[in-house]
Amino acid sequence: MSKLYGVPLSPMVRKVLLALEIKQIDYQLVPVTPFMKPEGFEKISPLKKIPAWQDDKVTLADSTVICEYLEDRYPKQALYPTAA
Ligand SMILES: N[C@@H](CCC(=O)N[C@@H](CS)C(=O)NCC(=O)O)C(=O)O
Repeated sequence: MSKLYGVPLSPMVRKVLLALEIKQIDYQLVPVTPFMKPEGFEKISPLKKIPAWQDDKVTLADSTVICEYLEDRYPKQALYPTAA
């Protein structure tokens, strides 16, 4: 199952949670806070920031990169308009 690392207290994590909700994507929320990062978290998020995302294809850190990836992989229920 895909994993989102972070906690909803973070607005960047909330951004990804909203994208996942809109796109109806299944995931497991792995609680990681800026104050308590698990051993080896830098392998998932090199700057040790939340959110981070891991699925069968990629490991990503940065909320915008994650949302853009989700948009490309799951184009239904688009997050972005196709034209201005
Ligand atoms: N540009 C990043 C920023 C992420 C970020 O700053 N996350 C904060 C929490 S909201 C964090 O992990 N801070 C912990 C730290 O800097 O060590 C994104 O959009 O994901």
